[in-house]
Amino acid sequence: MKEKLLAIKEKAINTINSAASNEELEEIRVGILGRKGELTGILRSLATLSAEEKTEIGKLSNAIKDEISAAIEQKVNALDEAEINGRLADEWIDVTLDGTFNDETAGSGRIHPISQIQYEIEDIFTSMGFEILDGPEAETEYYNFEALNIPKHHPARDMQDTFWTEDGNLLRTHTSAIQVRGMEKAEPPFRVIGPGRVFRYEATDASHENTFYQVEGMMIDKDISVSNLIYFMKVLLREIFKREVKIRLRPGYFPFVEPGFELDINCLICGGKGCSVCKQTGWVELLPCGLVHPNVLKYGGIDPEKWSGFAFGLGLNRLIMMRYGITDIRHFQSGDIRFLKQF
Ligand code: FA5
Repeated sequence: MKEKLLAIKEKAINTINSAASNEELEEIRVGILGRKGELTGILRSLATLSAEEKTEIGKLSNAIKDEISAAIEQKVNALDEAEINGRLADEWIDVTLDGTFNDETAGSGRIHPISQIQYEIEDIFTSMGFEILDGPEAETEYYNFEALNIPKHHPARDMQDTFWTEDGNLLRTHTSAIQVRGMEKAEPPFRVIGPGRVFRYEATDASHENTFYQVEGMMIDKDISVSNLIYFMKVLLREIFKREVKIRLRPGYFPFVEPGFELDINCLICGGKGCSVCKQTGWVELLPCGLVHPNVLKYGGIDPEKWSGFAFGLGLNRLIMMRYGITDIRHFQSGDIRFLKQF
């Protein structure tokens, strides 16, 4: 019995040492120490032995069991260590090396075309004495509508489909909300612009997005007239397009200006012939504007008897489309790197 046990041990140690994986070791363990294993079988047959032999063989087999278990554990550790060392050697990388750049997917980032032109417009206006204002994208009804002379139930609210929040606020539908906040803070005379993202609950097409950008502008001073307004609009367009562009001014209705205008530019995508961007009209609606309504001045805490002003709300996406010949407004938010790479 003793010899048999020692033979089992020797065979076990040899197979353990030559095992190449943890799975193999587990098989060996089950084959020897498992319920139906060789050593377990011998322990079961102890019943037939004398008390003396039982003690001797029992002790020996327990010692062998411990030895085999320890050998397995040692081998598991050795295999684990070898695996780690192998991976360290195979997967070694030099983190100090330059990356490999695939032009399609990587490379340095750049500024989004909307931001680029926004910064350009900011430069143009600051050079003419305008300050830049900011405002919240989630607005109150007061700043987005009421203080702009659009009371509740006024039909003009239907001109701008709105995303409402459950607590009665909304995502601003235009940057005009910024003018109201500006008037509350500034003392006339002043000139401000307010660029920002705006939201409308609209179906999208080549020239309509539900999330787009505007640049609001406002100048309050003594005796401001439509010719001041036209002057600044012409400067802006000349600076942006680096040439004279054909414009047309037609009456436009916005409750916060009186008189109000739509300033359209000749479609630069089709040269005025008609395309999907200008809806076959040859003109693109870009720059609604007008003289600030006295009620709006009052809401802003400004005396309309003393002061007057103009305001405009430039559609930034469409301006950029005209400048670069972009035929679909939805490219701006597509996240398509092929589009963005061009700017
Ligand atoms: C307004 O939002 C007024 N707040 C503008 C204004 C300001 C008038 C100050 C007078 C004085 P309107 O809804 O027309 O107006 O939008 C202004 C410009 O935003 C449009 O001329 C157009 O260029 C752009 N725009 C409007 N709706 C969309 C849209 N869904 N997608 C992309 N651009 C749009």
